[in-house]
Amino acid sequence: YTNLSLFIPDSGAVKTQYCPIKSPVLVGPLSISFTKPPSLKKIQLKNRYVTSGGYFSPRHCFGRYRTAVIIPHRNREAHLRILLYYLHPFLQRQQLHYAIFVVHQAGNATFNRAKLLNIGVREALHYDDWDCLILHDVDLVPENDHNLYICDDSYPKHLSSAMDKFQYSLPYWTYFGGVSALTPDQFMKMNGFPNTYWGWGGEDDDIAMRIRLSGMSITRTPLALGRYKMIPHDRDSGNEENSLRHNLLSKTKRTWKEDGMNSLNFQLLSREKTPLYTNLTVDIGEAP
Ligand code: UDH
Repeated sequence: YTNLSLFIPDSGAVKTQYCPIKSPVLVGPLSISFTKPPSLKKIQLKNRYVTSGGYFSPRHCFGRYRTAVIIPHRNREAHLRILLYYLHPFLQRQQLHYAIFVVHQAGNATFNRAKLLNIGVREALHYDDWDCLILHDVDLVPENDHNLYICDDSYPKHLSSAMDKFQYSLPYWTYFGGVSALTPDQFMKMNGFPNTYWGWGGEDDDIAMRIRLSGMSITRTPLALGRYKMIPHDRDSGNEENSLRHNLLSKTKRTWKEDGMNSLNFQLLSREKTPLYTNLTVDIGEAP
């Protein structure tokens, strides 16, 4: 490993080898509380080795995995602070080389989660050669750091298999909502996610169908580890139930090859490196 030797200025640390396959600093079950969202300043102080744009590399070894966390967002600042507060230390304990990207939908048009995630992937891939893309709802906090934020080599992986809102089990067998992990190759093989689901619901089932239609299957974190607490909230204005979703879902088999990464269009309004995450503000248009 001598060629890997790297001196890290200001820290006195020297890296000479890869991090162990299994991180020795995981703690298992975590206690999580939503009483008071912490300030960004406080989160920064607790994460002093996170660098501009929400980047981190293990200090004493070379991270084996490069993970981009992508969060679709609008008008959930308090949730974002809670998630960052728990997620940064969680990812550092996993000894990942990682960055966090927040894709912020500008304007008041109907929310479109899946399209924001497509944009997050396209943009994140300009920053680094990621091994794994984690698509992460802002209101889900992982409860066990053995739930590793790395990808399965063969298939897309569902990480939030046991959410408290569903009594810590799957609501139905093909459920793929919440938090998932795909390699860039898996993501491109299924043409990414659909751009055409405006409002709440359906896009996660479309994604599950695309996985199958493109010849893959779903893997999951075991229920004992894929535990998440959802930050309680009401339905957002601008994200009303999508009444077209059943109709759209009946056509996925015909549409998935045309609707996805190969038909993605949007306007990037700003790209900003904040201390705890990279913020991408985008104009994604509105439902036809
Ligand atoms: N999101 C936003 N802003 C919005 C809408 C959605 O940031 O205005 C993002 C956010 O990352 C969120 C994700 O999209 O975690 C999924 O949206 P959601 O949280 O609305 O979906 P979920 O199924 O909740 O978790 C549905 C509303 C249930 C209301 C129940 C009231 N008891």
